[in-house]
Amino acid sequence: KEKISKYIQQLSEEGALHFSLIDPDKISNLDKLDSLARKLYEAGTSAFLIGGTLGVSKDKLDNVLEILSDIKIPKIIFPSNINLISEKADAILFLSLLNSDDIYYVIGAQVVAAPLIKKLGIEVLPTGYLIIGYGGTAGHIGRARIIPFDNNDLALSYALAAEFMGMKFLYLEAGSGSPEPVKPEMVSLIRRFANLTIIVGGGIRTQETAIKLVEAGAHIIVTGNIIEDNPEKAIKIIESIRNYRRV
Ligand code: 1GP
Repeated sequence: KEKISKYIQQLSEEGALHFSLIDPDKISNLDKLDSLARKLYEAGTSAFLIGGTLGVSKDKLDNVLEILSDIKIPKIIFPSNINLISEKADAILFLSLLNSDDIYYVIGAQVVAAPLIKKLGIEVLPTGYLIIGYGGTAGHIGRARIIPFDNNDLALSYALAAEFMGMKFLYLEAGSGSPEPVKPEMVSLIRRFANLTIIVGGGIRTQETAIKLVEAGAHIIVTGNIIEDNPEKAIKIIESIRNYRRV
């Protein structure tokens, strides 16, 4: 019980972590996933997030979870909807898209998913999900009322509300493939005033950007696209976060 949450908490005490996002619909070659995943693991990524907004089925999710099953770091579902629930995962980000205008993404899907998650005994990581600046497909489908990149006070207000409602994690999402990531200033303000484990993702493509976000106080950096587009670069990002952690 609460195994993954404790794992994240313990590792976080040593410094920032990197999570590798695998979108089962974007993996061009499933045969190569095992060796790619091993490289990410060896470089020092701390968990796999598995999910995507479009074209993801439970079959594809299970397939990816199966391939990753021998790698000894947590496999965490990053769901876009209620179809992405699998007992093969170690945990699930139990997301509420706090800045959605559609109640389905705030509390509807969660109600439908909850009894199944309970039955399967999957660990939940209670997470406020905020879409910032760009949003991409997730922002469109989730009907997000997007928080501008520079509106730090607005983002902090959502973060505090998430904390007061008992959420443990806050995912600041610029959107997969965003032309720019969430700004370090937003992260540092939230880190200073809210007691939440801060996850930052969307549009992180270089070590420099990742390290700036770590310096600002991000607990977890997520990269998705770069893993598929340029694995060597992804490995550099992971190593730079790990090395930063050591100093
Ligand atoms: C998307 O935050 C993640 O949900 C990662 O985004 O694919 O741009 O790295 P990228």
